[in-house]
Parts: sequence; structure tokens; C-alpha cells
Amino acid sequence: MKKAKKRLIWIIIQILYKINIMRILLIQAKLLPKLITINPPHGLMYISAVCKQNGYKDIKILHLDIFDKDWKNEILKFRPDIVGIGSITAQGKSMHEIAGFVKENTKAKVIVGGAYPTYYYQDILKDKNIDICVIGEGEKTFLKIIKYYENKTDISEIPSIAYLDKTGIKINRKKEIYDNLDELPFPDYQSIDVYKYQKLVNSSIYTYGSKTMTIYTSRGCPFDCIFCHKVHGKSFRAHSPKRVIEEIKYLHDTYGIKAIDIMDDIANFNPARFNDILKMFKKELPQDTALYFSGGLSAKTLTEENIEVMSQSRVKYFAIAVESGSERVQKLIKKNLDLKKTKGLIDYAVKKGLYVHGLFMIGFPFETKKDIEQTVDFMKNSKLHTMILSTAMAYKGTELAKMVAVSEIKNINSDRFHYSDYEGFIKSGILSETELKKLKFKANAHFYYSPIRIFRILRSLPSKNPKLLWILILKFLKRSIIK
Ligand code: B12
Ligand code: SF4
Repeated sequence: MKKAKKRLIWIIIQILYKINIMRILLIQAKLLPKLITINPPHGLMYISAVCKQNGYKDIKILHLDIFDKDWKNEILKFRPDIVGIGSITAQGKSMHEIAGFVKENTKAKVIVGGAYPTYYYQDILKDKNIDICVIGEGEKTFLKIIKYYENKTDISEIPSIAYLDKTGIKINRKKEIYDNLDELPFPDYQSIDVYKYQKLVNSSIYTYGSKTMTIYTSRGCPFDCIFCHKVHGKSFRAHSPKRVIEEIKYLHDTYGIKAIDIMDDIANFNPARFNDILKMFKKELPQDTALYFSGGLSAKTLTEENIEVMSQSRVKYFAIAVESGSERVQKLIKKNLDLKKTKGLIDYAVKKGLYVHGLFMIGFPFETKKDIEQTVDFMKNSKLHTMILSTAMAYKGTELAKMVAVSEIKNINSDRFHYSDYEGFIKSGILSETELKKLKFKANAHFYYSPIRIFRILRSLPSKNPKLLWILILKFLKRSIIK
């Protein structure tokens, strides 16, 4: 009876005001340790845009990495009905702290989403401050959660969530995702301070000094790398090239953005679509704009024709995910790259004037010294300008994590929230932590202590800002000397 009354009042208010009056606060948790590059919280920006599209206007985004004022006061001032917190695992500690503060000081419901809740919901739900974990893509699910709290629906009808009831953890596995990504509105750029992010995003060495914004043009990846968390699932879904160009034009015309950094998992999954985007970009955007692909292109689907088109379409930089120079490890991690072809593509792209950055990993439990030496040989003998060598981490839910006991993972077990590629480490591997650190140091030294490479980096860097030199030196020291 009480419920029915409440619902009736709600309906009257909505009819009277023709609006939804839920106050929704979306918070991106803090990264620890702090990184130089801070990306806008696109997950929250899409959720915000979809909420607004559905009549929820009282919505605000708070990104703790850039909001240096008192975030607690900000929460109290906003008086939210629902707080949605976005978090990757490395932001988990902050996520729990925010949830605790919200529950202690407000009556708001706490919903969490992102890579951390998608894979760690069982651990997360031990925290009584969290009401619902959203698994994977969140826009449609979040809307249904709002409706549920407005007493319009039943919790069992909400797709892709985990929550606690009297009987324990309940998981609604049914998914409701965007099959046609073009149905999504633009991310809610109005809800963030784009100008502030321009300064932060452009502290990346590749776009340094340019007015930069990151964007996403696709979701999902059908490949099976054993270390990867695929938050957006296996089915590749993409915006049409026309829609991608519309978003870039919007950013250029509204905020004066000149450098567009595409962060997709696999932007070049469909080579023809990739070419179309590049050609349209060249034709429809002014000469002083440029494209970057920090998310990393896949060597599996990359073609020489793609490289040709990139070189003619103001693409200044792309990262390529190689991971290992050992054929054996390529198979074991299920990356299965043809290493000869990959090296050929890198060298061809450099010949065509593109700046190419390699992404590598070491520290798989089955990896030997010889495998790592092959990786070093690969990077050294290629024409890559720069590279980053990360240490593999076995995150829960990945195939890699199934191979190793939790107790064998340094940092994930003791403090997974502080994981960065310098600190995380799989203890049960063939190589010890000391051996791995030495090999990592040697790899960086072999690759970077080369006058020719340093000359090529300085000559080809997309940005010529002098301050960049300091950033480069700091990055170099961090990678090769400090750890
Ligand atoms: C940009 C990015 C970063 C940025 C910032 C990430 C952030 N969100 O704060 C930076 C560069 C800082 C970064 C760093 C790292 N990253 Co990163 N990164 C990404 C990347 C490429 C894109 C994230 C993104 O914005 N996606 C686009 C938006 C639209 O998707 P989304 O964020 O997932 O949001 C959707 C859902 O998750 C959900 N959702 C998200 N938030 C919320 C909140 C609510 C309330 C709800 C309901 C739903 C919801 O709905 C959204 C819309 O559908 C992803 C890969 C990927 N494809 O997602 C990796 C990824 C998130 N990163 C990853 C990793 C491992 C790292 C590092 C630890 C790497 C390292 N070795 O150092 C570091 C962190 C290091 C540190 N010291 O802290 C892993 C995370 C795994 C995990 N379980 O945490 C990912 C998934 C890559 C992968 N495939 O394994 N990363
Ligand atoms: S290709 Fe990239 S996104 Fe796809 S499974 Fe491998 S690491 Fe993950």
C-alpha cells in the first residue's frame, strides 16, 4: 500500500513537471599511483548523455583525478539520490572510500561500474556500502536501475548486474548492449571541463602542446589474449565512419580540438571501415587537425593499404600491440601474431613517415629468459620509435589468472588497488622478480641507449614543444633506471 502511494506521488510529479527529478552524481574514482596522462571518464560521459536523453537533467560528473578541491563537500552539496561510481581495478581503493562516505552521509543508492566491478563483483559486494555492481557496458543498465529506484520496475528485470539479496549474491546475466553504436548520443562533453582535460591529455608526449581529446569509435574485441579484460565483450561493434567524423567535427567546432586520439581496443578491426574514417577525416577536417591512435592498432588486421592511407590522412602516431617477440609466447598468450609480418608493417609505416610506438609485455609465468631476449631482439631490430614494456598482471576473470593461484600474484593478493606495471608480478613464474627487473632494465637500455634511435625519436616526434624533452627524460628515467 505504502509502495503504491509513493508511486502515485511520483507519477503526479512527473506529469506536472514533465521531468525526472532524480539527482544523479557520477564519480570517476582516483587512480593510484597518479599517472602523467589523465583521460576523460568516457564511460560516465556516455552514461550521462543517455540519462539526459531520457529526461534526467539533474546529473553531474565528478572526476577525482582532476577535481582537487574537497570532493566530500561536493557530494554533500549536490544531495544525490543515486551515486554511480566508475572504477578500474587500480581505482578500487578510492571507489570503496567514496561509497563509504556516500552511505555514511547521504541516503543515496550506490551503483558501481567499470572494469573493476565487471570482474570483481563478488569481492566488491562484501562492502555493504555498495548496492549494485554493473557488469560490462552500462548505459541501458544504468537507466533501468534509475527506473527501479523510482519504483517502476523489478530488480530481476535489470540486465547485467550483481547484487545481494537475503539468499546471497544474485547475478542477472542477461545483457542489453548497443548492437548499433550509432544509437548512442555523443558522450556528454558539456559535463566535463574539456579545456582542463586538454591540458592533461596533452601531457602525453605524442600530442604534447596540442588541444587534444580522446574518443572511442568502437567497442568489443573478438580476439582471445589471455591477459585481457574485455569490458565490452567479444562482439565488435562500431560507429559508422560518418558518425565518427561528426563527433570529431563537433569537438573541433565547439572546443577547438586539433588532435584526436582514438583509444579503441581495436580501431582497425575492419580495414575498409578504418580506411573510410581516415579518408573522410582528411577530406572533411581542416589541415591543422591530426589523428593519433594511442589505443593500439592490431597487427593481425592491419594492411599496407591502411598504412598508405594513414600516411596521407594526417595520422601522426599509432601504437601497435606486439606484446612478445617469441613465437612460443605468442601462441601461449593466444595473441598469435605473425611476427615477420608485424615487423614488416612497422618498418613500412616508419618508412611512410608515421611515428610508431610498440606495446610489449614480459612476466608471463611460462616465459623464459630466451623468450624475453627474443622480445628485446624484435623491438631492437624493428624501426619502432619508442616502446613500453609492461609487466603482465593476472587480473581475476582472465585466462591468465586461471593459470596462477591468487597467492602467487604479488600486489593483487595483498593490495590489488595499487597495481601498476612496475609493482605487480606473478611469483610462480619461471623467472624471479629480480631476474625480471634486470631483464626489463636491460630491454629498456638496449632499446633506448642508441644514438640513432634517440635521433630518430627527436626528429619524428609529432610535437616539437621544448618542454617535451623534460617529460621524455623523466619517462625514460622512470622506465629504465628508477625501477
Ligand atoms: C583509457 C584507459 C586508461 C586510462 C584511464 C582509465 C580510467 N577509466 O580511468 C589510463 C591511461 C589512466 C589507464 C591506465 C591503466 N589502465 Co587502462 N584502459 C583504458 C581503456 C583503453 C579505455 C577505458 C575507457 O574509457 N573506455 C571507454 C568507455 C566508454 O568504456 P568504460 O570505461 O569501460 O565504461 C563503460 C562500462 O565499463 C561501464 N561503466 C564504467 N563506469 C561506470 C560507472 C557506472 C556507475 C556504471 C553503471 C557503469 C560504468 O559503462 C560504460 C559505458 O558502457 C581500457 C580498455 C577498454 N577498452 O575499456 C583500459 C583498461 C581499463 N585499463 C586497464 C589497465 C590494466 C590499466 C593499468 C593498470 C595498466 C598498467 N599496467 O599500468 C593502468 C592503471 C595504472 C595506475 N597506475 O593506476 C584494464 C583494466 C583491467 C581492470 N580490471 O582494471 C583495461 C580494461 C584494459 C584491458 N583490456 O585489460 N587506462
Ligand atoms: S587484441 Fe587487444 S583488446 Fe583484443 S583480446 Fe587482445 S589485448 Fe584484448
